Amino acid sequence: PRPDQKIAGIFGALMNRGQGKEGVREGPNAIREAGLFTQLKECGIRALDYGDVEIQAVASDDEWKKVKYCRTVASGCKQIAEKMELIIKEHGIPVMLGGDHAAAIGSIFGHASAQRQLHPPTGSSSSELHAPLAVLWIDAHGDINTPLTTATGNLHGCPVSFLLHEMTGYIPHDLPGFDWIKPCLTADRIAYIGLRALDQDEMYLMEKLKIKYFPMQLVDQLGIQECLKQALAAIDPKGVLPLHLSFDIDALDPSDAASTGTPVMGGLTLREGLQIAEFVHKTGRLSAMDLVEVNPELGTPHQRAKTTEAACAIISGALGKPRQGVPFPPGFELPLP
Ligand code: Z70
Ligand code: MN
Ligand code: MN
Ligand code: MN
Repeated sequence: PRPDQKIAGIFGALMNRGQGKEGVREGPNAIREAGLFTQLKECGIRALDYGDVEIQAVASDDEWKKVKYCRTVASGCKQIAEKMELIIKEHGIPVMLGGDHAAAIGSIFGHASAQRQLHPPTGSSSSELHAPLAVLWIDAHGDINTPLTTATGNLHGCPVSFLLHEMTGYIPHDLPGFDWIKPCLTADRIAYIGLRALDQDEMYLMEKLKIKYFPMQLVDQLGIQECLKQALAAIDPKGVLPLHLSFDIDALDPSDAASTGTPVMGGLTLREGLQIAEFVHKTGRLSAMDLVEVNPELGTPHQRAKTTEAACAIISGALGKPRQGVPFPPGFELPLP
């Protein structure tokens, strides 16, 4: 291991109340069992297991209008945010294994809080709004519904709406449990890749907030490398910001990742997913990542194995695993006969 290298601080976020399928809380252990730590170690990438954040069920968590389990999701996200801050303070790169994508409210909020503490705002009002980080959101879905637009009532379809300053006026103030969640990003600091299932209101918001997004047809037209270049240039024009990669495994095509709650046909290939991971690694500015929505209780054993393997490969790629194979350290020599 190179001594200058930051250590990945990997933890499970056992969030499963942001949608209806319980098995997603088994995602983190399935990813561990697929050999994540072995794979990283083999490549000289240092990683620590920070254990799991258990989500405590809040008693009498009745629906708020359509929204399900808002108190439980909010309290889980608070613990997740604290875990993120802890890992960053210990100079690690937090890697949150999901769990459903509602957990990203906590991971991004915590990441932003930690960055603010490391780089306090220098005065101008715009720098107060901008926590010093940029987010790349890889997903089939927009996850920017509000508690008032969600058709399903599932909070994993809403996390981005809580994180953006521009959404403030659309978020009800009396959503139980959510009082501590304040926006920490502006819309010019987030870009999406892989979209193919935006709801109507989400499509409206993408246009209204001028969010940079690369749906599947643009990935097809431009190629993934060009999408990545444009996405990073949009959210971080100077190329200086810490990056948060929030990777929903359902961004991948179901042929590569079927064990997820809401698969959508026509997605990214695993190889495009790996290019995203490797591109972010190459910036040298990966500061935190989420790998969410792996549900090992869905699909066949073969699909489960493919999905968890894909998750491991994407995490390893983002942390610097070269795709061609096992790297050798400086001074390496072959044994002589
Ligand atoms: C839909 C909703 C969603 C993830 C599905 C789906 C959202 N737009 N997000 N899977 N990760 O329920 O709001
Ligand atoms: Mn998602
Ligand atoms: Mn999704
Ligand atoms: Mn700006």
